[in-house]
Amino acid sequence: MEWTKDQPVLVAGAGISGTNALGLILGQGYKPILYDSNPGVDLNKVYTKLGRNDFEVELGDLTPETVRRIRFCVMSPGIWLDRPFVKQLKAAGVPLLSEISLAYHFSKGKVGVVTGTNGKTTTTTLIGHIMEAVNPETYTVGNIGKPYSEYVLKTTDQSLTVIEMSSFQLETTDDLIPDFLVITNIRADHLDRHGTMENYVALKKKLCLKQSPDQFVVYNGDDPWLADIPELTKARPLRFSSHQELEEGCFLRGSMIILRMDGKEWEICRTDQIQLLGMHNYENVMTGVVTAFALGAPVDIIRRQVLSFTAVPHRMEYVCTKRGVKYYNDSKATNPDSVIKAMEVVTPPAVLIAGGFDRHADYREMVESFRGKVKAVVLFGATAQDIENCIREVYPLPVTRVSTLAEAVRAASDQAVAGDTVLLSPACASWDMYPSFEVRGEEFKRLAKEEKE
Ligand code: UMA
Ligand code: ADP
Repeated sequence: MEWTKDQPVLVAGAGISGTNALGLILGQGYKPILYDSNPGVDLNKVYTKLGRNDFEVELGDLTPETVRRIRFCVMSPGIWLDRPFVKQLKAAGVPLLSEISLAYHFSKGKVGVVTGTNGKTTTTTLIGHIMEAVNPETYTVGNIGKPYSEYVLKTTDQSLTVIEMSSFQLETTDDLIPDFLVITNIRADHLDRHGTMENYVALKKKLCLKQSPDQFVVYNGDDPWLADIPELTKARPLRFSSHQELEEGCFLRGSMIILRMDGKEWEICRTDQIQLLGMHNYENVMTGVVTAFALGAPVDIIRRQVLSFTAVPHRMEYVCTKRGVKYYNDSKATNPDSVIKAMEVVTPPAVLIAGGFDRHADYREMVESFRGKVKAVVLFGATAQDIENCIREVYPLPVTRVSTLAEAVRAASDQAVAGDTVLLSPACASWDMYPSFEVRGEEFKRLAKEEKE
């Protein structure tokens, strides 16, 4: 694609991605038009954030005149590709680029991508934590909440940028060839948008297709959806596994994390030395270990950084203890599989707060995992009825239905006694009631801290 500054560029979406993309290309001398489908979007907020308002804005319906004028469109990840304005753009042959693709055009240094269904943020943060100790010019960006466009101009030939990428961002990312790709695991998620599991899996794998032999791809060696990676890519395939010893890669021997690479073997640490709980987190650690080693980090630094790594906020985050009841914030558990993982590490008996934005998930396996762990459930949000129906059918438990998170914390606290855990692990995205899982988690933490001593 030709990157000409003579024609305007459309930036679709005035959220975090859009405003940062706009800031980047304005600074580079392009002529952007900001577009948002929401006619009520707060433009003053955008102007204040950017410190300027010298660009065109179009809200509501996109006019055919604008479609004709623009060179390409930078897409925010929250925009579905079946939206009428996107169809208009496609029909007119306007190239669609993710905000990640846009930023990548301006990038310097090494670039890696972390994707997969669960564990992306934890793994991205851990790789960043290890590599910062080796290379001070290490950046973690992307779906993690730090838009790539905001950081890319800081990169130099010495930088390492680790980008967390969601399936939404991957949809319109075609030209990015990562020096390394990490795929944590694959479970059914976001199928409301992607339609079929095959479409979703193909998105998660697409960036390995154009990689070359001097690059590498780290993937979950226990995940059947990823077994064909070595056939799909020319990059060096590296695996991690919590189930089997590997000839090469990172795996568990009893409770010891072992790294085996280039014919040598190292003991990294025991799982009980790690400050994260649960097998899924040991998998995240193994992913980080093998990636950092392949990037050239010395084993003693990898070990030190793994041992000093602590939980990322909103992922089984301990909040406080009130009247002997421990409160945990797992607001980032936005799908049923994450709640199953929470059940593996929660101290029972737990009062679970769940519910949220409806993606028509199947909750049966999740409710199965409540056995012996959950004593009562408090439900709120759009999915409350579906989850309640599933609880009745699979594992009947006391259920309280409430309308707000404040009522949920109150109801959960009323049912919890000393020694119990109150856990927010919603199984759903927050978008029915909150702008993000972070806002939901922060509110939960505030409410928990306000409970009586
Ligand atoms: N909009 C339109 N037309 C549409 C849809 C949306 O104009 O058809 C506009 C909205 O009116 C709004 C803007 O687009 O003004 C919002 O854009 P967005 O939904 O893409 O959100 P951003 O604020 O840009 O945040 C995005 C990610 N959000 C989504 O993917 C939904 C953030 O991930 C990410 O941190 C951020 O970019 C920086 O990269 C959040 C997320 O929930 C945390 N991700 C999902 C997940 O992790 O499961 C994928
Ligand atoms: P993501 O960025 O992919 O959403 P996070 O690292 O933010 O992943 O973790 C979100 C939730 O997913 C955690 O609260 C935990 O319950 C679950 N989780 C984390 N790592 C894994 C993993 N490797 N496998 C399965 N579930 C995981």
